[in-house]
Amino acid sequence: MTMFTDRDVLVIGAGFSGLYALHRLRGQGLSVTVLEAGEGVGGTWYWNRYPGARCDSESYYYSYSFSEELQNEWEWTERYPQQPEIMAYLNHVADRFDLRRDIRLGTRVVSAEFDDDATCWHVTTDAGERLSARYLVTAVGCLSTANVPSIPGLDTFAGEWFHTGQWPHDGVDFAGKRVGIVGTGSTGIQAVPVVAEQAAHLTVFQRTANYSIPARNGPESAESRQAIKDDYAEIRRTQRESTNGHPFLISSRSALEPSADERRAIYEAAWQRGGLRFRASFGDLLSDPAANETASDFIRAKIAEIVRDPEVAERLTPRDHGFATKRPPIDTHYFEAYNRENVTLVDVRESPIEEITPTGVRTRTATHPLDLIVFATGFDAMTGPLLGLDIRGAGGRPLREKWAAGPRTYLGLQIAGFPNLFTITGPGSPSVLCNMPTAIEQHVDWIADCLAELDARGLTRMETTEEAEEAWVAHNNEAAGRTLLPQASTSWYLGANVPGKPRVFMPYAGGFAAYARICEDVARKGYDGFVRTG
Ligand code: N01
Repeated sequence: MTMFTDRDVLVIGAGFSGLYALHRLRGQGLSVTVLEAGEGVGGTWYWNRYPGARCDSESYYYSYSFSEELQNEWEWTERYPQQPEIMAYLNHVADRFDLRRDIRLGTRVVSAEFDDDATCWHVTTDAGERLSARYLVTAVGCLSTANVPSIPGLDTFAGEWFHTGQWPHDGVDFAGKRVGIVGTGSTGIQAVPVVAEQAAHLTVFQRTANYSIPARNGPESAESRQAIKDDYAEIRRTQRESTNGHPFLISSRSALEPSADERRAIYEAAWQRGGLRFRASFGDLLSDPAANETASDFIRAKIAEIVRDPEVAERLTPRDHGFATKRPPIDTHYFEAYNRENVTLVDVRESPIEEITPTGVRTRTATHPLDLIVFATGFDAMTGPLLGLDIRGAGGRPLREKWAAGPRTYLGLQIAGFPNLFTITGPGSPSVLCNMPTAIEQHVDWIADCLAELDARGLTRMETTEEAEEAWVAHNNEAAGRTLLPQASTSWYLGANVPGKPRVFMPYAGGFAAYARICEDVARKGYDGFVRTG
């Protein structure tokens, strides 16, 4: 067998995943090149610069744990990090670990093809360059392919329009403008209050009303930063043992166990504390519809309390899905924004958008004059970024063909028929149901250990089997089926936000800690479910 490659590993993407993959793999003596489409590192945080962009996980744990020095020297300024602060952090990581010399910016991968004879991957870039490597690692993120709805007339719009995930780097001036925001997911909910303060008028086009928990953001004091640093070992341990990679455990108590008064007090305390921890209030919020209804009801009552106009409040009240069955947003004065004179809510389920005209948006029942439109319409999640790479496996089989009916992977890490390809936070892994850096570090560590073992044994090819993949897909479905998550019929977890996308529940819902144990077990059993040759 001939063996010609330029390097050991090609990594696609220089966000949280790609940066750590480079650091880890290079640290074990492999030659690695990272290809990044953006002109800077940061991935998600490089592209998502929309007003109000901030992480919903708290700063101190939405961060790498692999270096004690890094976590001890970095000073987060707020409870939740704003986009520029995360960018500064990731740039610091790139410098601190001398990563830049192996990162090629402004280099978009347009295709990747497995070479059966040479047992390597050939990757072609948008500049027509061809690079090869023994292993290909995708670090392309789960939410990086913008979903811009195809609304008739968009190309005739005389004003400017932007998707939040492709935001202009020099910002957008809303002053004096009539702005429309389409979409009320986590992104729209972050952007609405900020844009409302700047624009002359804001019209929010809502398709599905959403639950949201107040973030309660604020500055991080020197004392609290020090307390966190003193406790980091324990914080990181809890993250790794948790269901969602957060440094708190979900209560084991049923929401149906306490009296109504006690339950309300528990929710109220969680509401006041703010953040994603609200969903950890009880153990069965995502498994028992009656338990879930108690949380959903609590939030519905809050919306009715906050929003002064009862009709607007009712339109903002989610009734078609339970709390946290779609990714729960957290906000800073989102519902309050609808009390402003300059904010209008349009329910596009009641009156769908029919057309965009040169001067605005026309729904079935009204015309909304606009100078600027913001699409906070989400992403072709999880599969979009991978399918966009035009990956072809053994025998030239396109991934697009293999995944025509939805994604199939083993552990979210490998795809049968695509040897030597590893997908960080791929479909079938906990990824988006987790605090991402925690999920990413676990995947990168597993892949790095796996490559080290292959080299130590003189093996050159690793591929999961159809049987292992089939079993994982079944287990994935069964894990999702134990939760209420697949019941939210408009969820992007199911691909429901992209017209024509197969409805498959994509992330692994069995919990992060359980998943990590399965991965460890697989490795311990000699990489059970994989065929390794050389
Ligand atoms: O996208 P979404 P997002 N006409 O898909 C609506 C992460 N995130 O960018 O629900 C009208 O959630 C759509 O309506 P519906 C987080 O994991 C993290 O907000 O499909 N409306 C929905 O309201 C999050 O879950 C942070 O009926 C249309 C909205 O657009 C994920 O990213 C911050 C439409 C899209 O919501 C995605 O969030 C922000 C159409 N044709 C995001 N098409 C952190 O802090 C879609 N919509 C880490």
